Amino acid sequence: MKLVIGNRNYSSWSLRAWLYLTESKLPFEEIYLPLDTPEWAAEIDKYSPARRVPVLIDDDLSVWDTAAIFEYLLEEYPQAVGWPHNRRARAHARSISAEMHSGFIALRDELPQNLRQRHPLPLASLSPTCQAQIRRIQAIWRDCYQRYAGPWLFGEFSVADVMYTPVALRFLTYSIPLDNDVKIFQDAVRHLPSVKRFLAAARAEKESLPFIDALIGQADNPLTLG
Ligand SMILES: N[C@@H](CCC(=O)N[C@@H](CS)C(=O)NCC(=O)O)C(=O)O
Repeated sequence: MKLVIGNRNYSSWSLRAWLYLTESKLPFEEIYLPLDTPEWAAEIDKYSPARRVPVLIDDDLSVWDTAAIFEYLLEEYPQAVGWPHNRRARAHARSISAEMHSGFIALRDELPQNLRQRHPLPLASLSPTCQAQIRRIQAIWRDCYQRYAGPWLFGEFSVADVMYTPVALRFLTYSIPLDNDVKIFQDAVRHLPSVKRFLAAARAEKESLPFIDALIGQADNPLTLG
């Protein structure tokens, strides 16, 4: 299988798909297609009509959109990272994963993924909507820790942890203060060996998106970065 990814530094959806395949111990080849480059413009159509990354290529099949990639792999490979075994926990994990997949727009705009940067942003500089979304994410994590044993949200590493990994790293980039009872998730994420490898690869990338590096913490990104 091949996985088309964008800049590791900026593309949180690429990180999710990469982490999913890696933690599922599925062998794959990476196709690196940096965002907003002539190479991207020339090649993205070849992989996905939606013109977004990640894209999973399995022989002549192209699967795009992170949630579809997870479901496709989960049907095929029993060892793939899955959902909690308990039905109620599974419904809960699916709810928070869907919430991440379809929401948190202000947070994505105002705290774009920028793994190699450290740029503390005071909460007061963020919009009230973004501040509310930061509180919501902590409430989601807290609710999980009150119901299930940590360090992962549902005890064992699951799709929900993959979905929330990038936001835990955004909070590191911008030094967003987290309550002690939920920081356990951020600590688990940053110490995961696969995440450390991804961070090292992001730091080694040559490409940069100046509008994100320069406008760090501001909205109006011309690309959808998720
Ligand atoms: N819903 C999609 C979102 C994918 C997405 O927005 N990818 C961004 C990079 S993180 C992208 O390809 N942006 C390119 C563009 O906006 O032209 C998914 O879950 O995979």
